[in-house]
Amino acid sequence: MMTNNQNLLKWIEDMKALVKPDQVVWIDGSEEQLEGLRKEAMATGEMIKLNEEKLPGCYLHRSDKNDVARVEDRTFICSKKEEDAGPTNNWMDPQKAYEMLTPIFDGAMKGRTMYVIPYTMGPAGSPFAKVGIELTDSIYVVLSMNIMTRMGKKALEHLGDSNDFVRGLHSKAQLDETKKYICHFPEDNTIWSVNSGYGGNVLLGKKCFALRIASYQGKKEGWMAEHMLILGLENPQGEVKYVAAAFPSACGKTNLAMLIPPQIYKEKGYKVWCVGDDIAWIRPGPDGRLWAMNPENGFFGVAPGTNAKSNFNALESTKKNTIFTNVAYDPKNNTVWWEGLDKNPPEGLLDWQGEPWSPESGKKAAHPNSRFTAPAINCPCISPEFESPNGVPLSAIIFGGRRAKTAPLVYQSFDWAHGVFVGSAMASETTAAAAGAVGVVRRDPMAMLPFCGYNMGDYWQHWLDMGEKVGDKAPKIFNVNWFRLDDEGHFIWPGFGDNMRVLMWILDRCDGKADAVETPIGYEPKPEDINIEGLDITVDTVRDLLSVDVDLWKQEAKGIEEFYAKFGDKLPAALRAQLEGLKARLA
Ligand code: GTP
Ligand code: SPV
Ligand code: MN
Repeated sequence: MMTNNQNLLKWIEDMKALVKPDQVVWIDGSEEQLEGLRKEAMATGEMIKLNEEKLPGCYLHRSDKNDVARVEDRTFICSKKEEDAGPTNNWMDPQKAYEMLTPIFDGAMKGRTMYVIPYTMGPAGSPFAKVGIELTDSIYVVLSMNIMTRMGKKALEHLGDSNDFVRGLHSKAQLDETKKYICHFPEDNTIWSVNSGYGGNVLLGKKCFALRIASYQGKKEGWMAEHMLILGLENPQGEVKYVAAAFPSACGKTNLAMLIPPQIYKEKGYKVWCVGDDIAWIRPGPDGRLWAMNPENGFFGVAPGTNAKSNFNALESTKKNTIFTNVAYDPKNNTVWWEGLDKNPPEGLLDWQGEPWSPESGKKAAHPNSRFTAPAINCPCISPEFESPNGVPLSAIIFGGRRAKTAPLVYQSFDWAHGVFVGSAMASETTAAAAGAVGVVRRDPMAMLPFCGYNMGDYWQHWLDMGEKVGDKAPKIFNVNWFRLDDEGHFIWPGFGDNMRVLMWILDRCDGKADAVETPIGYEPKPEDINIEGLDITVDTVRDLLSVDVDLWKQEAKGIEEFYAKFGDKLPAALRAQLEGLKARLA
C-alpha cells in the first residue's frame, strides 16, 4: 500500500471484492518493478523482447485478432439523463450499466493479479494535471501506461487525500466480444472497460479519461479537452508560435505534430517542435489567451506508413523503449516491420497474428491499425515546453479531415463563431482506427465524434462560450485537407513535411502578414501565396486544390443541415445562423 487516501482505499476494496483477484500489486513506477513485469510478460508470451542491439528496450505485443481497434458500437456514455449523452453517443442508464457489468466483472480476475496503477495526465505537480487510478489484470496495460502517462508514486503524492481521481476498472476477462463494453460514467468520474486488450479501449488514461471524462469536466470547470496535436513553429529569429490541430483518428495528427520542414525552410532556420500528437487540454491563461497542454507522456501512433521519409521523428521515437502492437515480426533479426516502412519486407516475415507471410499472399503483414507506444522524450523534436506545467499559448486552431473532394487544401474561418461552425461540420472518411467500414464519409465534429463525453450540442455551446471568454485574444481558426484525390485516385497534395507550406500561410495570417481571398466558405490563400518552391507541382495545381465547387458545397450544406437536425433544441442558435449564412453565400 502506498497511500493512506481513504477514498482510494475504500474504492479499491470494493473493486477487489467484485473482481476477486488472487493478489493485488501496487505499481510504484520503479524500474525494478517494471523489469520484473517485462520478464513475466515474456515468460507467458504476452510480449516478445526484440533485438536489444537494434531496438533496445523494445517489445512486440499481439492483441486478439478480433480486438484490434476501438469499438464505437460498444462504447457508452452512462449519464443519468439520456439527453446529456446526446444523439452522437451510445447511452445507457448508469444504474442499469452497473447492473449489467457487475456479473461480467464478478470474479473476472480470479487466478490473476490486479495491478493498481496510479497516474497523472499532465506533469505531476502541474495545477492542470489530473489523477487517474486504473485497476487492470493486464501487464501490457501497465507497461503501456508507463509510457503513455506519468505513473507511480508521484501520482499518489499529487493526489494526497483528495477524492478527485478518475476511477478506471479494466479486465480482459475472457476477451468475449459479445460482452465487450467500454462504459463511461462522467457523473461518477468512473470508467469500466471489459473483454478487450486493445490500446484505445484499455489504456484508460487516453481516450476514456483525457477526452471523454475530461471533456465533461472541462465543460463544468471552464476548460476544453480536445482530440488535437500541439506543435510549435520556430522562425529564424527564434520566435515560436503554437498551433493545435484536430484531425480524426488516423488522419495525420502524429505526422503533422513532428513534421520535418522542407529544405527551403530548414536552410533558413525554421524548426518544428512537437508538444503533443493526440490530445490537448486547453484553458485561458493569465494573459487572457488560450493555452494548451498535452496530458500524455508518449505516442500511441499508427505504424503503417511511418518511415524515414514520411515521419522521421516518429520512426526515431520508436527505436528504444517502445511497445509495438500488431505489427509484423521478422524472426531472423528479431525486429519488426510494417507496410510502408520500406519497400522490402524481410524474408520469413510473420504477420501480425504470428502466421508465416509472403508478399504474394495479398494480405497485409501488419494490421492497418497496428501501433507503436513510444516515450515522448524519444522524439528528436520534442518541445522544450513539453513538461511545462502551463502548456503553450495558441495562435491558431486547425480542423481537418480526409476528404477526396469538396474540402480545399486550406481556408480560414471569418471569426470564432464561424470557426466553431466549421469544426462542427467537419466530415472525414473513416479509417482502421475504429472497428467497422473504412473510407465512408461521416460527420466528425472537431474530430470528437467518438470522444465527446456529453451532448455534442452542449459541447458546441461550450466552444462558443470559450470564444466569448477570450474575445479578440482567441486563436484564429482554420480548416485543412491534405487528402484531395485526382481522377486516378492519387493524392494531389504532397503532404507530410510539405504541410509546413500551409502552416506558414496560416501563421502569416495570424500575424496579419498574408492576404486572402473571400470565398463562400471562408478566406483562402491566393494560390501564389502557398510556397511551392522545390515541389514538382505548379501554381495551377494549388489553384485546383483550393477550388470551391459550389454544387458540392450545396450538397455539403444539406448534409450539415441533416446532421444538425439530430440535435433539436441543443443546437446553438449561433450555429443555425452560421449554416443559414453559408447557404446564402452559396446561393
Ligand atoms: P490517431 O493516432 O488514430 O489519432 O491518428 P493520427 O491523426 O495521429 O494519424 P497519423 O499521423 O498517424 O496518420 C495516419 C495515416 O495518415 C498514416 O498512414 C499516414 O501515413 C497518413 N498521413 C499522415 N499525414 C499525411 C499527409 O499529409 N498526406 C497523406 N497522403 N497521408 C498522410
Ligand atoms: C485514435 O483512434 O484516435 C487513437 C488510437 O489515437 S486509440 O487510442 O485507440 O483511440
Ligand atoms: Mn487519436
